[in-house]
Amino acid sequence: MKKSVYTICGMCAVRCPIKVDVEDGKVTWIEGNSHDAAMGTSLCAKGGASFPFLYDKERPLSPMIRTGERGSGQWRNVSWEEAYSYITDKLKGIIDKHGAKAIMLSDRGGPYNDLRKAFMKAIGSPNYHNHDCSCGANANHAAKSVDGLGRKGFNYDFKNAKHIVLFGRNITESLKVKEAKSFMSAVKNGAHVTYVDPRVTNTAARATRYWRIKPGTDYALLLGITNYIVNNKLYDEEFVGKWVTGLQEMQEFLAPYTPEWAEKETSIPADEIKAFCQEVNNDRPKVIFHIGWLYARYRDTFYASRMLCILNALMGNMEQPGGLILPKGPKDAGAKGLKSLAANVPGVSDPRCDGCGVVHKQYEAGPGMLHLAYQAIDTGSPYPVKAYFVHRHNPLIALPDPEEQKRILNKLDLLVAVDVNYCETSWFADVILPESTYLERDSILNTDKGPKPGFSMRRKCIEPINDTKPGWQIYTELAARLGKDANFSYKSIEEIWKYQLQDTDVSIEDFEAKGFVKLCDQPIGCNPEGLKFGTESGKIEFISPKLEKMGFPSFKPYEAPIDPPSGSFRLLFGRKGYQTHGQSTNNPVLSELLGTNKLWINTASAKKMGIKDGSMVTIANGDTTGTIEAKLTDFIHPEAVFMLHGFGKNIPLLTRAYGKGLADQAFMKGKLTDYDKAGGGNNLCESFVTVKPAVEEKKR
Ligand SMILES: Nc1nc2c(c(=O)[nH]1)N[C@H]1C(S)=C(S)[C@@H](COP(=O)(O)OP(=O)(O)OC[C@H]3O[C@@H](n4cnc5c(=O)[nH]c(N)nc54)[C@H](O)[C@@H]3O)O[C@H]1N2
Ligand SMILES: Nc1nc2c(c(=O)[nH]1)N[C@H]1C(S)=C(S)[C@@H](COP(=O)(O)OP(=O)(O)OC[C@H]3O[C@@H](n4cnc5c(=O)[nH]c(N)nc54)[C@H](O)[C@@H]3O)O[C@H]1N2
Ligand code: SF4
Ligand SMILES: [Mo]
Repeated sequence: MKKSVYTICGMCAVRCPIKVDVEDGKVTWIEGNSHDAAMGTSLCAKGGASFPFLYDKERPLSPMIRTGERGSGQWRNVSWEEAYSYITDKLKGIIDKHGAKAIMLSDRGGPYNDLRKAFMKAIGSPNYHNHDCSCGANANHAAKSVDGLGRKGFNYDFKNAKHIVLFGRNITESLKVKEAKSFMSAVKNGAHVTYVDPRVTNTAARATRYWRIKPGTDYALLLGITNYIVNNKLYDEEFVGKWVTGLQEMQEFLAPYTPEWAEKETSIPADEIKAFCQEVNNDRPKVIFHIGWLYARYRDTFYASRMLCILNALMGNMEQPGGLILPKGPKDAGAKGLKSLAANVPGVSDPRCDGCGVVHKQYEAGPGMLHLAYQAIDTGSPYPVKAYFVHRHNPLIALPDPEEQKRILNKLDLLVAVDVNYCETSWFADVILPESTYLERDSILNTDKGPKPGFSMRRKCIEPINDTKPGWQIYTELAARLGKDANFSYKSIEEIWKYQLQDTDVSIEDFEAKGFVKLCDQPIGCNPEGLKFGTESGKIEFISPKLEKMGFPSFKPYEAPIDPPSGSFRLLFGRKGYQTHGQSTNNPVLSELLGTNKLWINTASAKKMGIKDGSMVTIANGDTTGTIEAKLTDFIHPEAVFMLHGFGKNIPLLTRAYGKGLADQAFMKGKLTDYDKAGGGNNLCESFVTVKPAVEEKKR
C-alpha cells in the first residue's frame, strides 16, 4: 500500500512543511510540501537525511536507566513502566521535601512547547525554560526594547527587497528553506546584499558588498552608520516623525561616533560606510537590516541589535513590500486561534527559580534564562531545584563550559532526558526517555503566522519502529502517574487536536489534503496605517523609558573589545548547511558529507607560527586542550580562529562521530556566568584560545 502524508520536518528546529511517501509501512521518499508555494518541493540536505536517521540503530531504542556514575555510559534498558516508576518515585520525594517548584524543564522552544508548558503548570512548577539564552535572547530583548514586539515581531520580505543587510547572519548556510529561497530570489533579482562577518561564508559569496569586520566591533560599525544616516538625513523623515520617539537624544549620543571613528575601531573604511549609507537611502523603504538570530555572542550584542532595529525604523520599512512585515495571525483573518493546552490549567504562584520577570525584570519570564536556573541549582537560592527534565535540548553543548555545567548538574537528584538521539546531556542523565522520531509521531497542532495565517499538523507517517513514544504521550502519562492530570488528561492525539480546535471552524479532517489549513483565501496585504507597537508609548522608542527604569541605558557608550593576548585568537563558531548543531554529526549520511571540523586560521598568522595547512594544531584555554586539523585560509580575520559547532563527541555508541574534531563550547571557560546583562545571552564569542603546532604532528 502506497500513501503520501503531509507533515512537518523535524530534522532541525525550522520545521518545514513536507510530503512523505510511504509504501508497505516503509518511508520511501521525502520532499517539500508543494501545496505551500514558498516551500515548493525543496528540502535541505538535513531533511533528506531523515531516512538514514529513522532506520539508524545508534539512537536510544527503549527507555534507559543509568547504572554507573553520571556520564559513565553504563545503562540498562527498561520498560516504560519501570522508567515512569523510577521517575515518579523520585519526583514524589522531591515534591514532598521541596515542593513542585524544585522541578524544572528546558526545551528547544518553538510551536510545540505549549504541551510542555501545560505539563509544568499541571505539576505545579513555574520553571519552564527554552534554549533562547544561547540563541536569540539578545536580539529578542533588543527588539522588545525598541518596538515592544520582539525578535519575531516582523517577518522579512527578502524576495522583494532592494537591499539586504546581514550582520553575521549566514542565511544560506544557517538556513531555513523558505527564507533561503526568498533570499536567493532577491539575489537573482539584483538586490544589493551587504554582508558583515570576520569570515567569508557562503553568504558572503552571494553579497554585493562584504565587510571583513574586526571581531566584536559590530556595535562600532552600527554607531558609525547610524551617525551618518541621521546627520545627513538619509532616512524616512515622514515615518520617523509619525512613529519614532527619541531621535534628538540619539543624535546627540551619536555625535562622536563618526564613520571616521568607526573605521579606526572596525577596519571598515569610512568612505565605504558613507557609500553604503547613500545606497540604503536610495533603496529604502525596500531595505532590510536583519536584527540577528544567534546574535548572542559579545558583551554589547544587545546594543548592536538595538541599533539594527533602529536602522529599520529609519528606513521606514515596516509594513512595506521588500521590508519588515507584521506576521498576520488568525485574528487578522477574522478567525479564532487554537486553544492553548495550558489555558485550562490553574496558574502557579511560586516565583521562577531564575528570577526572570521578578528580580531580572528585563528578561521575559516565558522562556526564562537557563543559565540563571543553573545558578539556582548550584546555590539552592532562591530555593532548591532538584529535578531537571531536558526535552529536545542539549545544554551540555548549547550552553558554554560543559565541565562547569556537570559540576552543577551533579547537585540534582534527578536528571531526565527526552531525546531521539544520544546527546551529551542524555548521556549524563539518570534516565533517557526515547521520543519517537518525527516520522513516527503525531504532535500537537501549531499556528502558522504570515500573509495567510492558519494551522498545521505534524502526523506520523509510520508506526514507531522501536520502543519509543511521542512526547504528548510521555508527558500526559507522567502527569497521570503523579496524580497531576486533573486538567491535563488526554488519551489520544485526536483528543488533543479537538481540544485545540474547539473555538475554530476547522476540523481534524481538514488537514488531510495538504497538512495545513489556511484561514483566508487571499493574502493579507501590508497596512502601514495599521502598525501597532508593543511599547508603553505605542511608538518605536529610541529612548526606552522601560529599559532605563530597569537600570540600563538606552544607548551604551562604546567600549572596544579586548584584543586577544599575544599568541591567542578569539574563538568563533558557526554551522554549515548540512548539519544541525550537534545532532547530525552521527547521521549515517550527513557524517559522510561532514565527518569532522577543522580550525580555520588566517594564512599569515599561521605561517608566522610555523603552522601548515592540513597539519595538526593544539589549542588551549586554561587547562582545556585539544588537537585539531588546521585549515589555512585568507578568508578569516587574523585575530580570530573558527570551528564548526557540534563536533568533538565523546559518546562511544555514536561510532561515526566519536572522537572526531573538537567541541567549541569546551573552550568557553567561565562563560556560563558571563552574559550580556541587558539582553541575557551568554557571551559565547568572548573566549580566546592559544594555538600552536601539535607536538607530534600527524599528517592526515
Ligand atoms: N544548517 C543549519 N541551519 C541552521 C541551524 C543549524 O544548526 N544548521 N541552526 C538554526 C539556528 S537555531 C540558528 S540560531 C541560526 C543561526 O544562524 P546565524 O545567526 O547566521 O548564526 P551562525 O550560523 O552561528 O553564523 C554566525 C556567523 O557570525 C560570524 N561572526 C562571528 N563573530 C562575528 C562578529 O563579531 N561580527 C559579525 N558580524 N559576525 C560574526 C561567524 O563567523 C559566523 O559566520 O541558524 C539556523 N539554521
Ligand atoms: N558553542 C556554541 N554554543 C551554541 C551554538 C554554537 O554554535 N556554538 N549555537 C547556539 C544555538 S543558535 C542554539 S539554537 C542552541 C541549540 O541547542 P539545542 O537546542 O540543544 O540543539 P539541537 O541540536 O537543536 O537539539 C538538541 C537535542 O534535541 C534532540 N532532538 C532532535 N529532534 C528531536 C525530537 O524530535 N524529539 C526530541 N525529544 N529530541 C530531539 C537532538 O538529538 C539534540 O540532542 O545552541 C546554542 N549554543
Ligand atoms: S531546514 Fe531542512 S532540516 Fe530543517 S526543517 Fe527544513 S527541511 Fe527539515
Ligand atoms: Mo539558534
